[in-house]
Amino acid sequence: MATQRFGATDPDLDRLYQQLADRSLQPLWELSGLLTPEPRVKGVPFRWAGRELRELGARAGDLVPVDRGGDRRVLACCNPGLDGAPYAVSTLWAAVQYLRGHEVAPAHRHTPAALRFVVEGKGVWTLVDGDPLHMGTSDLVLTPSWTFHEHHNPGPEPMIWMDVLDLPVVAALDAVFFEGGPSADADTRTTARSASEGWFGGGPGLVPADGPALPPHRSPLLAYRWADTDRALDTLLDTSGGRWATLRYTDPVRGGDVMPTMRCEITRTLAGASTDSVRQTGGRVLCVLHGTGEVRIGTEHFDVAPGDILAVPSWTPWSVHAVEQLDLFSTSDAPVLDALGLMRTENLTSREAGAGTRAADESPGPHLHTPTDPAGAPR
Ligand code: 1HN
Repeated sequence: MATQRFGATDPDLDRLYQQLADRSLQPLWELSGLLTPEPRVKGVPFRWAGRELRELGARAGDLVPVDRGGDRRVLACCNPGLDGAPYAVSTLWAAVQYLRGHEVAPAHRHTPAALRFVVEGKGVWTLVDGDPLHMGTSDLVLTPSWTFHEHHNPGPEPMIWMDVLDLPVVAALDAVFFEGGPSADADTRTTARSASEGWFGGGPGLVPADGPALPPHRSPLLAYRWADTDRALDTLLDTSGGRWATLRYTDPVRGGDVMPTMRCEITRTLAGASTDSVRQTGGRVLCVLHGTGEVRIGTEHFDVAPGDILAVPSWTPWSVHAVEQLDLFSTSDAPVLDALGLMRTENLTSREAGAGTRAADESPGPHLHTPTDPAGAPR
């Protein structure tokens, strides 16, 4: 049968239901759960422990050659609520990738966009459309949609990093394309600075008056270096006087998100401080970079350590309590929800203190979250 067949005691109505089912039609009056008062989210709050990801990545490195399975040795984080789908939340793929010394993950490109975040280690070079990007500790490196990319590990040490992709969104839109590509010559792998950074990473607020044409849908800057991020976080905390601060990684020329489907942010929470509890529509993946503490997602409380990856499903409140100063990298699908007018945010801490729910387009002020009011004081 093409579709579900509904039944009725009235024989005429029952015959109609048979005819509908035979023609792949369904009566809306028999369907339930389509319009829910709030998002009914299948993904659950979850944490993949960094220590286990490292151990299992290394084990896969011993047992599985890099060319098996799409030329990448990747362990996908599968949210237990998503019926076995290899997605961390319903809209984001998150994984760890393990590359042994002297290995190469050969060139290919695909319409799903990817980003790499390095929790520890360095030395791998990613070529993005031929531009060599060094992957240093705590750096963010972008592989936008339909750019050729390949990973080279010229040194003897293995390296592991986190990959996040918008694959579930692109797949839901039936827009996945993939093709292999030629690998670059070995001597183009390693230069001190990528062309992307040479043009667009010169310094804060400085972009070339006559640079190369900008790619239409994403940042022309492909690597965000930790030294800059670290300094910016300290400066922001110092200036705001808050106990935690969030920075957004942006297109340095146009100011938007780094890619059209994924928003990247980093939150630094000072030792002993707690962030507000917030929720928003759309999924989010967190990665613990430095420090220890507790990440609360819904009713779950996770004690976290560097390398941990966590899933924050849509409309689920989350907050951070830092024991030691805690740096948390975050990717969400917020640009998609923003573009479609579907973004809703709620701060449950300030609601407790008297404010209400609001749709995103009613939200005041800039997005940088630097509490200077009592909500940002230590609790
Ligand atoms: C991919 O191309 C990479 O290039 C990593 O490193 C993870 C997951 C799904 C599909 C393609 C990579 C991926 C991926």
